[in-house]
Amino acid sequence: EVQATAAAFPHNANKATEYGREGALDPPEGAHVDVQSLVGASTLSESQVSAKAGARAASGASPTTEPLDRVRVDAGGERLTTNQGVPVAQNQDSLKAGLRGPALLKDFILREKLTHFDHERIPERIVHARGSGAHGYFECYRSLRKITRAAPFQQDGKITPVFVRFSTVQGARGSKDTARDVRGFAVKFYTDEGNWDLVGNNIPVFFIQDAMKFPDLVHAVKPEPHHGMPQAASAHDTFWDFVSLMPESTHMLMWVMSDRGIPRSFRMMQGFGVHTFRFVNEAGESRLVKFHWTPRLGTHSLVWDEAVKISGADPDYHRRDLWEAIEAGEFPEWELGVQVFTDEQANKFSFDVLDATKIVPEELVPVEPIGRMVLNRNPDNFFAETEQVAYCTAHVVPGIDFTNDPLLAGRIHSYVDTQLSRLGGPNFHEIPINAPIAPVHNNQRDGMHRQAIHRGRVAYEPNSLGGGCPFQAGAAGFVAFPEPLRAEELRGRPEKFAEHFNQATLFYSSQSDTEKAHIAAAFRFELSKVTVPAIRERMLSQLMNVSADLATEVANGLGIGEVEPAPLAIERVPRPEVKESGALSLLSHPGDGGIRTRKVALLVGDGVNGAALAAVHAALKGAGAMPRLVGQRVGPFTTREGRAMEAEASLENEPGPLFDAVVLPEGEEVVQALIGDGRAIEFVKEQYRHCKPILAIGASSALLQAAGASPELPDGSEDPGIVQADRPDDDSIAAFVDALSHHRHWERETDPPGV
Ligand code: HDE
Repeated sequence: EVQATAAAFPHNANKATEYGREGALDPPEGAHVDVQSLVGASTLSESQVSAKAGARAASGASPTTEPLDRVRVDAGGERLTTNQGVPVAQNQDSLKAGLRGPALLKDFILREKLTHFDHERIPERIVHARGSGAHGYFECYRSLRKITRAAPFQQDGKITPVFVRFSTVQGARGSKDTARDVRGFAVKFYTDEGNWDLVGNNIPVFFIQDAMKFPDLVHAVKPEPHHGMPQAASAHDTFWDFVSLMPESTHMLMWVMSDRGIPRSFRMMQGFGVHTFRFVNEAGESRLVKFHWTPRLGTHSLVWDEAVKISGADPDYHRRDLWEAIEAGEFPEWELGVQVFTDEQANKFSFDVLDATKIVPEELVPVEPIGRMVLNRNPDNFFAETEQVAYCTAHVVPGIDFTNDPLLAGRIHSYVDTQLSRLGGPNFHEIPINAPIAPVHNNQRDGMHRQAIHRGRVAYEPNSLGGGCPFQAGAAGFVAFPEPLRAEELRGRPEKFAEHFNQATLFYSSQSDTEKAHIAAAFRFELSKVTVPAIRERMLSQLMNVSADLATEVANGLGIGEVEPAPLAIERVPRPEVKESGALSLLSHPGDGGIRTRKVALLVGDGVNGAALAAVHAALKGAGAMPRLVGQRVGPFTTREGRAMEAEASLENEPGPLFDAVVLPEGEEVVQALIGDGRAIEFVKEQYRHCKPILAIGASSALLQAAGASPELPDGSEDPGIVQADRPDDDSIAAFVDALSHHRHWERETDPPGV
């Protein structure tokens, strides 16, 4: 089976050499490693063999493997050359006139090496600089031919390769993953009618309505220009100055200050196309459409205190999580849903569907599931794929079209434009990760870094010398939807755009009490970082228009008294159709209820009850969770039964915030050792404070107690997130697994925290 795998995915078949197996890292001088003999030992994604899961992943490689094959390079077993292919005899020393003499200018090998190195960096994205990508596929459930001619939706079960990049917005390329921020959710569909990029976010609305304000927004949120601070944070004066003067931002602020701004994982967040797009069918009929991605694992978030600590313990938290899940064969999956409606329906809504600060509540137009996306292969090279991928909202295919959303209009320009400086010229579509699978034929020629070698002397149209080719596709090609227009040129916005608060209130009213409390705490934190009191007050006066309760709670948290609501931009406020919408709460997307890929720390040390440890470990592993043995230090320990085992992680290198739950060990000796270790106490405290499930076996109840983690809730009832058992029997393990499947136990939460 291993041989078959290797034959099916020939590229990088020898990547195992990187891992030093069978002396590959240290081949004798001049010898070549027999790379074929190493195939099968790989833990890398392309062979879909995973040492972590111990078994081959269920699904095969993504179809995008194929077009990229021609450019995959692997040096295993090869001799070192220059970029011109000249074999290099010695790679240690520069060429000198005598051992202590000057280096020589003619050393083209040294100069090539340094010159290339000097130019290895390209500009980072102006926004969304920090991102993580993965390959996969989209599978259409049923043909949508009746409403769109877009290639991915033409047949039942049709598979289209995709490359997805998730990102934060504010921070630099090397910034932390767990900042409070919007997350990018960009999907490139390599369809057989060209590339379609659905460049969305994990939040369905945006800060501004018109592209004219985008540079202002970004200048306000980015690190302040005089001192370059803060990094990966919106909690500073210029951001809140701007948004408090832009009431249209208020709805988006509600989402960003909610738990959606600090997702647990890219794999556990929704994605949205944000703008209203058009579906167009073969007959040229159009309907409006909004796109929604919903994760199979449900939507889950971090808590702020945890997010802050994770950013220190593992700034790559989300990147690692995505990478490891795919390597383990736990392929992240989302369902694509659409809201489809007509222009006539849209005209009757109390809001404008061209306004990107508004959603279409699901109560007005339900979300219909149309397919699923599975990410099943990690990139081979971060730079070549994740960094060089260029998403552009202008990349649409026949069957998908734009609306007149004035924010979208700016994006159609901006994304292609920005690649010119980021990727160095107009041929970025030829970079392998960006190249469509569909053939490309046109009369565009030349430019920096041209890869294609065009034959013939015809690069114009009409022509007779080239037989008229490439010819126009006519009705088979992209035909812009002929939306009738009668208008005057002017700068302004439609009247419905002037209503800014109805949906902010809708969002707030649709949250659970816990989520509401988190929103208030997030505003409190962010505004507490603002140094100019007038900005705080102005923001509170905007919040007064959302909810007086919310505004008052935030004001109290900042020591500010009563605040007047900001004046509205509209005299007659339209009545919203919907006052509460369940889908807006994260709790309404629990996912499949399982605990797959949840990271659980099993605290260990000398004298631990090995049988109990093994039972819990096996049960968690069996349910798809990722148990990890965490000791006071990494390395060997001996169980009570005298068995030697290894701690995979330590309290120091993987502290509590990196885990979804903890199991405290049975065994007097180990419990006493942990009680005496401040880091273990802190570990348990943080699990408790972050409302995570805790399983305490036998003697370890004393550790719970030492950390002040009470198994009783403030109202005297039992905390369902804390399971105590003399030994790990079926009932207690089931109770713990159930507690873990509920993600967090908010019943326990108080502000300020008691522990
Ligand atoms: Fe972007 N945005 N954006 N944006 N955006 C970029 O393109 C821009 C907007 C989004 O993983 C840039 O290639 C303008 C909304 C994502 O590579 C740039 C406007 C939404 C990504 C750009 C917006 C997004 C970007 C920077 C308002 C959600 C990362 C580098 C008119 C629907 C894609 C680049 C990736 C990236 C411009 C607003 C999502 C400069 C002008 C609304 C996910 O072109």
